[in-house]
Amino acid sequence: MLSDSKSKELLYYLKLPRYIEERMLLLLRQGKISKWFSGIGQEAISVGTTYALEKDDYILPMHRNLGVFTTRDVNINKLFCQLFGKQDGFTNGRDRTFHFGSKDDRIIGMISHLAAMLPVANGLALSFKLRKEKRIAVAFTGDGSTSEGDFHEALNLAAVWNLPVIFIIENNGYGLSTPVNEQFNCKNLVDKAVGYGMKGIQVDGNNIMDVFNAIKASRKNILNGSGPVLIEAMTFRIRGHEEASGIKYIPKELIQKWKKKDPVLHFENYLLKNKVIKKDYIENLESDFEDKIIPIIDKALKSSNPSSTIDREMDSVYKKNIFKQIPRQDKKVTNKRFVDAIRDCIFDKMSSDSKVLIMGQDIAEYGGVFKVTEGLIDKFGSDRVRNTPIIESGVIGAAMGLAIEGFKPIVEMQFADFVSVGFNQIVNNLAKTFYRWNQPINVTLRLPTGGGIGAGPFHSQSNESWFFHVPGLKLVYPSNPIDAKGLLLSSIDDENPVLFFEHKGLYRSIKEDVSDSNYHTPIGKGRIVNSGTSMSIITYGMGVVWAENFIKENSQYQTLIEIIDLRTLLPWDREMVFESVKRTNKVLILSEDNITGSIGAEISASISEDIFEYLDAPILRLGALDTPVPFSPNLEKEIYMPTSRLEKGVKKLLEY
Ligand SMILES: Cc1ncc(C[n+]2csc(CCOP(=O)(O)OP(=O)(O)O)c2C)c(N)n1
Repeated sequence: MLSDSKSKELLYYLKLPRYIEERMLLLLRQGKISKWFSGIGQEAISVGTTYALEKDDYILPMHRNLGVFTTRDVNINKLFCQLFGKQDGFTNGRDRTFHFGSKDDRIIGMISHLAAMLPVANGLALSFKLRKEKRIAVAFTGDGSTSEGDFHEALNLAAVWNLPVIFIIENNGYGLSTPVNEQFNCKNLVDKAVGYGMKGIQVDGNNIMDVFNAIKASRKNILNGSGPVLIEAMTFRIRGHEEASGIKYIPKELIQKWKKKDPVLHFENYLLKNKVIKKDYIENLESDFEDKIIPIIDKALKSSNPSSTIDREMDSVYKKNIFKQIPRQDKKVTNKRFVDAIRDCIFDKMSSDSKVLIMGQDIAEYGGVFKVTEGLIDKFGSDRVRNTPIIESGVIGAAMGLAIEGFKPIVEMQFADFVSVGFNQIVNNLAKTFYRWNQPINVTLRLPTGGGIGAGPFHSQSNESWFFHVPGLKLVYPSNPIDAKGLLLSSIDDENPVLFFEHKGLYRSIKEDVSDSNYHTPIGKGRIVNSGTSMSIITYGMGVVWAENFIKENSQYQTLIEIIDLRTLLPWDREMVFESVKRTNKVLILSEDNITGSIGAEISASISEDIFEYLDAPILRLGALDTPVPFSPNLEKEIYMPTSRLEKGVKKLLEY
């Protein structure tokens, strides 16, 4: 039971979002805002939850959770500017309504993609657990979104790792228009908790004290180590999905029935009945809101619309790095394979930086399928070398949560191919967060990639181009042990999300002397592998080895062919490529990736656009065929891969 003063405060918080929403609906009708997702009738869930938490607990709200923001007392002027898409909002007009985070308020806002923030809550929760802090994370989801894969991955991981997290399903009867009986086939959504091995609680979501008590008790139990909790709050969406979409498909009786259960009326009556307040208290509250909120709305509406410059926007996609670059020193070297160089880098970095941890499938005792992480568990223990269930999206989302809390997580994909299952987290969460609300996301994703090992279409793909198109990501692709070590250290220290491609065929096939001490190889800088006069081969990864072998085996080309190893694909080293082309005047772009829409296509277009006058021949692209990677080693080597076409291509260009 709350004290009288707390009860009154809670009523204030419960009524405030209702008041604001009613104003927003008016503004919508006046055409002053473009869209609104109403939470009217559901406020008890947002407000009761937020009120029951401590200020240091994180909340990950969704589109109907205005009450989270108002109960957390976020800067209301800034909030309205955000809701109106103004310059002074949390995203400076770069994203809409509740799509922002505010670390000061311990709120991590949503992206449009449903359920995508649930895995992020796990990462935040893991950070508390690792630092032994008495804090929890609370993530909201709708009933419809429980069908999304991220819901299942998040609940499963939270349970397996015993994380301090609450997942709240607001069961308001409908997805967009689809009723719950077409969304799932179990009796109650909360029943799903059993399947994950976590506690499940169903509450009356229109009774704020029920919500408050459930959250308070769950928080206490979670902090005593009893594991994550799934709460299903029963409520109803009495307005349309968003205002323009109407409510024709909802039976009128249902709406009437739920209006009678209105959470605000319910709590007011409860407080009146218990003589905590009198009627005039409610009236006074309402006129207080009027006095307080109307001027704020007016001011926000009159505030500046976003304005910027091309340079400023382009400069806001990546966090500028502030770490001190360690140059390479080869005083003491050891002859190492590619795989050893990567392992050494991780080992050294984890030894010197307690914020670095590594997660992935079978990476602990087993050492990963390519044994890159072998032995790490013995040195760093299972807190920092974490086997995950088979969840790509879930672990990438968790890495984002860890990064928000200052960790530098490395995630190993078992094979680069499986990153497709984590695509959304990468291209929408990791990549866009810094631009949207200025939060750097330092996550390094290691991707064992490439073919040539007879592994067929699902264990051989070159999928760097899938991500090349996405602003906010960096793509790094070393071709040798020295670069692998230095580029990986740069990737881990880089505050932006980096996809680090490791060609499986290079792991154990090449050896060279690698410096024993740590060093950074700068991201974005290519390397001239061989200087030549008459054509440039621009390539990366395994392509570098092919090109080097080609000139070794055909020494007549040694002085003619310049080989550029891009090392970083995003951003690629324009300056080095252009300088080389200006010297040699002929270009062959070589990749293991298939040709259409590849990185080579972009480089070729850029050369044509910017330095066309230096070309003495059309640009030639050589890559794999536009087919899936075939399984048969014969098909793969002889037909699919570009190596068999390399000599012909070189001759064609030189003779042009
Ligand atoms: C991945 C994804 N698919 C589809 C949509 C479009 N969409 C936006 S809200 C919504 C309904 C969500 O229903 P529910 O999770 O029950 O939440 P509610 O809106 O009822 O609060 C849909 C289908 C989306 N935003 N994201």
